[in-house]
Amino acid sequence: MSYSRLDKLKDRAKKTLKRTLDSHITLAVTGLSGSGKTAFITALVHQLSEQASEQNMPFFRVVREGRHIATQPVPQKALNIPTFAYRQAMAALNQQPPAWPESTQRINTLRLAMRYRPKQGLRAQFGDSATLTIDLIDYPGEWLMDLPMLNMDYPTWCERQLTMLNKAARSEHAQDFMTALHEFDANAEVDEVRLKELSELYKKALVNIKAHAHAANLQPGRMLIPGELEGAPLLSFFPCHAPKQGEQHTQYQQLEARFEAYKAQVVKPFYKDYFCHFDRQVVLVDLLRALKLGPDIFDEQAEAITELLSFFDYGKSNVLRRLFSPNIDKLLFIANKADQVGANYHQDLALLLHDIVKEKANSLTFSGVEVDTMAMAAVCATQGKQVVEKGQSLHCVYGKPLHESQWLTYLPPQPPRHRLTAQQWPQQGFDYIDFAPWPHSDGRLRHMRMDHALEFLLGDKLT
Ligand SMILES: Nc1nc2c(ncn2[C@@H]2O[C@H](COP(=O)(O)OP(=O)(O)O)[C@@H](O)[C@H]2O)c(=O)[nH]1
Ligand SMILES: [Mg+2]
Repeated sequence: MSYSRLDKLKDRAKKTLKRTLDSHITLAVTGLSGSGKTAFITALVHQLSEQASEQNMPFFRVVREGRHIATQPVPQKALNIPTFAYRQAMAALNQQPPAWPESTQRINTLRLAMRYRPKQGLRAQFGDSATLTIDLIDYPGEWLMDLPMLNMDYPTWCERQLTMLNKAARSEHAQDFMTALHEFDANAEVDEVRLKELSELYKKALVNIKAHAHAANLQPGRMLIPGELEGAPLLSFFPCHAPKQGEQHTQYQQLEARFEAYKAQVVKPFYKDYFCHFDRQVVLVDLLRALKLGPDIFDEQAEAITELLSFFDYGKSNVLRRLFSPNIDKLLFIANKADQVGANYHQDLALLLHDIVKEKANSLTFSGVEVDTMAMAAVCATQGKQVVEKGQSLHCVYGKPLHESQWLTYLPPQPPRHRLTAQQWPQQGFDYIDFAPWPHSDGRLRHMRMDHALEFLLGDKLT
């Protein structure tokens, strides 16, 4: 064998080995609708691909140690779903006046390739650079709320929905549906027109509850954001009371069949295709908005989050595990949009989030998942400002409130460090302000602790 051939072979072996040493992560960014998933993904891509300097990300070791070479979006593997509209999101944030990216209407994905210099081990021996591929998935948060449906049969689901519709925060928005339901005969022969009418009224109720009561736990999620299912008969169902005696071909059975079809054809594939392959998970929670909306919505959101988590708690035998056996090894809870309060309250936010998720976090840790909780802001919309009043230094935030033209210095209330009972809830409530995005004049975005989050989520894969 000639020397050059041996060299070539060695070279090829090295390349093959290097390829196997390159690693891959699928990061699930989860959170209720409006929790900041789209902004988080946009900021993550922006910070890694355009702003990965030691000064900007001191807690992300690969960057601090000068080993990050470059990160950029690359063609994705799944060809049947749209690509995350990163450029559009950045364009919105940088337009005049700056605007938040549009809310998500469909599932979409983005693949990032991160090139870095390995520090130790095999990777370092077999080349001066390695690649970490990161798959990110974005989807409407409304669809996530369908997950608990997998655990319910139609009668259970109906009972839950009707109980919720009768609650104070919701009932006034569901009047028309409830009146029509009162006259609905679940035992009658199937009447397509009637079923459609009631589904439309139920959908209107969900839309109203979302718009006015800001509730997040609304099912089915596709009634709010239908995606490709716009107008599909599969969506024509609603909760109703079980008839006294069952008969063949009744409206009730028809509704039950549609409910089961929705679960089988919409909910299951969504989670099977996108949620069973992920390695690591971020759960974004907008605690400030939940606090602002008052005790009922706060509790509802806290419960919705813990309910969702039970699907990812793979230590136990639950539906998702049996169906798809997800295999995550790290989970990060983020109290998002922390820029809406002064830095002195970030600890309170993280503690409050911990209080909500601690039981689930504990059982996840027990099953070997590394869990952490932090407060951060993916896209900073304010700047901290110290104001001295009567000799006291106050931690205010300065920014432009959303949809207003005047800039404002605001002293936000201190968030509680644990869940409050109805009696503990302060009478004046918690008034936090939504701010318009505020990028630098050169288009750079500011973040709070994105580097901490990335170190937790990716750091061990970049050594
Ligand atoms: N102050 C602040 N507001 C944010 C941040 N991220 C998101 N928001 C606000 O939250 C809204 C919803 O964010 P979005 O990313 O669309 O949430 P999604 O529904 O989970 O994708 C945005 O329109 C902003 O008003 C952040 O980091 N800081
Ligand atoms: Mg979104």
